[in-house]
Amino acid sequence: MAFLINDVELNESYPKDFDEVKHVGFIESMDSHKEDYINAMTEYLRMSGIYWCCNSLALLGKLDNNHSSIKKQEVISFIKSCECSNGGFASSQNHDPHLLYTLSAIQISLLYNSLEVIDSDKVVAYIKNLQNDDGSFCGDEWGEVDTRFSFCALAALALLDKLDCIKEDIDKIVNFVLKCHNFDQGFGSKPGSESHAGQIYCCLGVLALTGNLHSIDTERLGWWLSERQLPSGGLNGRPEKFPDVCYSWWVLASLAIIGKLSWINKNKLERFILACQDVELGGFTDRPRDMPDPFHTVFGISGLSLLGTYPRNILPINPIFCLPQHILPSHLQYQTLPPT
Ligand code: 7TP
Ligand code: ZN
Repeated sequence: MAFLINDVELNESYPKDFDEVKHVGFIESMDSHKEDYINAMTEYLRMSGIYWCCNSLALLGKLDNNHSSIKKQEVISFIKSCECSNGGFASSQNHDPHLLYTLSAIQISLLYNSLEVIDSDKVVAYIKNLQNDDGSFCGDEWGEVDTRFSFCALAALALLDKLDCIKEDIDKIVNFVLKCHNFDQGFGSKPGSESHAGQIYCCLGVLALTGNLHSIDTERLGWWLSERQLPSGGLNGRPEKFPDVCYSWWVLASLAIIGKLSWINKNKLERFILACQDVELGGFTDRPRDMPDPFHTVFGISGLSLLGTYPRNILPINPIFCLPQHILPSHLQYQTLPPT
């Protein structure tokens, strides 16, 4: 343990108990000072920021109007104000639409049981327009191709119950994802790109949503994913990198999808995630003693949910859609592989 070149060392001074009340306070503080620099900085990702905040509260059972200072009607009208003429959604008003924010808008509307704010036929047309002949997707009108956008497209259509609309293209879409499959059994952003845990999550999501998980070697992929765990218990996104709480989601959700959650040391990961809480402000940081943000907060809570070690105060999460299981109707309970 003397040479921790790409890991952190946890000592007894880090938090060990899940501080639910502090986290709710941290998320609600995001909403209260709109003029400060954090909100200015996040204008270009505000739709996703709202999803991260709302999902954090929902996983703690605190999203309803009685519990939360985040008001349903305000969020719903914000979503409406971000709808663009081509059917996609922008991060905030007067920004351009993107698949990322379109998926976030759908996820938020589901969290509020308000899917009717989404014009699903227009979203279908928007998504179809971003598809390329080889089955890949662009994130927006000009953007580059990335397997992340294949996942955003399919997850958005699945949540809208509109996967049927691209039935004839499913083989092409899956074939493109499989072209990004590497020798180490991981996946990259495009053919030939190196494996990365975030990309693996997206590609496994596409395979799960289309019933194609059988086409990969899950033993070797499970091995690559479990190698992400470092001596601190934290997970990194690829070899030689530092651990980061958000990989508790990308790696763990991937393992859950292929039925291999038991391949990492759950107690050590739980200890790492809990050590990334900010005891003063609430919220989670990427690694112990950094600044908390809503992104690492939702993925810290989501990771703990998948670990299943906090059944008392964190609700079960769906590993494909990153939404609480109980809000998803039965047609969205897609099969993952049975645990081994
Ligand atoms: C602070 O620097 C960044 C760097 C990248 C801020 C944003 C981004 S990002 O938009 O490309 N993105 C999401 C992301 C968000 C935050 C953040 O959100 C801080 C405050 C808020 C308020 O809502 C912080 C980081 C972050 N990253 C970068 C990152 C995460 N872990 C390590 N790093 C360097 C992720 C990044 C890409 C992304 C991933 C998933 C997703 O659904 C959307 C975008
Ligand atoms: Zn991170």
